[in-house]
Amino acid sequence: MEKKIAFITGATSGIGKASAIALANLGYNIIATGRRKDRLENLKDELPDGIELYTLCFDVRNKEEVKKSIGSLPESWQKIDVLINNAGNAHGMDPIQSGSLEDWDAMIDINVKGLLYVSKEIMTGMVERQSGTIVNIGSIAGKEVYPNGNVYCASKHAVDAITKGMRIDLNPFGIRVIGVHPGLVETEFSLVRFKGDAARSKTVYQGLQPLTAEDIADTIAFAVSRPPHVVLADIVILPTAQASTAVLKKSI
Ligand code: NDP
Ligand code: 8X3
Repeated sequence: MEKKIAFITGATSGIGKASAIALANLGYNIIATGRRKDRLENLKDELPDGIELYTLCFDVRNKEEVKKSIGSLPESWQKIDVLINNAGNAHGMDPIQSGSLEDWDAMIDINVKGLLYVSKEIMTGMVERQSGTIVNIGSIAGKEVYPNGNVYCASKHAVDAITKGMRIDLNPFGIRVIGVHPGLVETEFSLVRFKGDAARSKTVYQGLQPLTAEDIADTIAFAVSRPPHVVLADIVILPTAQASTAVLKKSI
């Protein structure tokens, strides 16, 4: 039987990369996307034997590029069974009154509009085939708002709303829509948020055991591999040391 296909955005790092490996371990052929071409190519070495990898290098902010890249998939890669909308980041962490317009644009354009552009290209086929699973990576920041989280939280609240909207509108077509909302996960996330300041980014996770990208990927793999009549609609996953965005059990 032909292998199923999983399409993963932001597969060059963190949760996306770990998810590509986890889905490959479930037997999916992988379409991995991101802007860093070298990292996409290196992913092949981390996938099990017998799994095929197709890479697409594009910026999710650019709707023409998204359409052209996904439209360029060879026929044998077009029947996408699972879409993982993961690409995203926080940019900056400032009070709203001093936030930067560039950071705001980045978060809305990548986390919200990018997710929509990619989904638009892939949902059409799922609707025609009346099957498919969409996993949207939201955040605890999409369930709560924390100091200086303002626009990042807004972007993730939007992801939560879009996820619910997808589940409703795609319901007639038997498409499963899963929202995964992690708390603190140690990836390149804080490095990007703090613009390469490694020391500041380390302090986010100091004194507690954060989640790993693999913890989230395991959860995604579990959700995706439930029988077709089961949808884990809304998953919040936190480190044990985190009770909410504000309540953290830190040893220092
Ligand atoms: P990483 O920074 O490690 O990974 C982010 C991924 O997104 C990279 O692969 C990056 O690829 C991709 N990406 C970013 N911007 C773009 C863009 N403009 N176009 C295409 N791809 C892009 O962070 P995480 O793995 O932690 O983050 C993944 C998702 O998980 C995000 O949506 C994030 O908001 C969410 N999340 C993270 C949490 C955490 O604590 N780490 C907690 C809750 C949610 P490239 O740079 O190569 O384009
Ligand atoms: C990432 C988790 O709490 O840093 O979405 O916003 S948090």
